[in-house]
Amino acid sequence: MKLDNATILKLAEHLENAELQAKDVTKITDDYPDMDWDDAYAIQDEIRRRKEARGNKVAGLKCGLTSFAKMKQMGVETPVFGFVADYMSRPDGGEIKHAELIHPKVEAEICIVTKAPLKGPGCHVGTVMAAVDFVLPAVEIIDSRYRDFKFDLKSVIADNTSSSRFVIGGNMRNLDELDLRTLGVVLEINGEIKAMAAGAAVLGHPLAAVAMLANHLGARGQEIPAGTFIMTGGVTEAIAVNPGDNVNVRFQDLGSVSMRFV
Ligand code: OOG
Ligand code: MG
Repeated sequence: MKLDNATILKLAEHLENAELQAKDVTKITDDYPDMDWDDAYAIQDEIRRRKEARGNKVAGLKCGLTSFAKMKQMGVETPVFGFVADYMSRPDGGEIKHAELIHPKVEAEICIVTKAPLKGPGCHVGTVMAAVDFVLPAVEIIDSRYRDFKFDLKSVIADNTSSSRFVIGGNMRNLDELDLRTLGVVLEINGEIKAMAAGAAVLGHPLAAVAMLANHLGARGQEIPAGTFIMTGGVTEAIAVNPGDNVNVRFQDLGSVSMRFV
């Protein structure tokens, strides 16, 4: 670690305030160019601690920047991991207040809930398959706290990987009824197709993202408990939304997820 504890606490407060007040900030690596990966995750952990101390619950774990389209869009080449909190959840077909956010974008995600703990190292698609309870679709609304959505990996990890809202919808399905690699996803805004992809866009298989998450946590002495909701990362690039936009994402075999920005 390159940052002292006081700086970790200060940066967590700074980034969480930017989230809660919907005000953008400059990326933290501009001021702390020497910060390392452990510093970045320590800041995210402190943001999580602040939310839990306030009574919020962690609602799920997320993998980000797992598809080639997203890595290319953001100019990075490694996945990142974060969490979503209970207050970020919105109902399928509901409204999302654009003014509560800075510059939201939507992305379609194949998600799972686990039925057994997963502990790395050594997790792979097969071990994850054995731990999947069911599959379900979601749309994540990301909202980087960094000006113009421009960041590097350490900055975005510290910013809890841009988490801001998520909508679970569609139908839950058993894994053995699906081929997650060929599962097609079509993202429409106001009836116009904006992006489409298949599950394999996420690291060749969306469950490979979960294996990476388990191995990442395992390296830090943590595991994914049974019953955890996990988002495997946007299958397409993220699309900016404006007030008045109707978003509808159709997932092959999993139904659709929709929301309106007001
Ligand atoms: C980082 C979060 C990425 C995903 O699914 O790729 C993410 C960002 O692009 O702001 O959630
Ligand atoms: Mg995402």
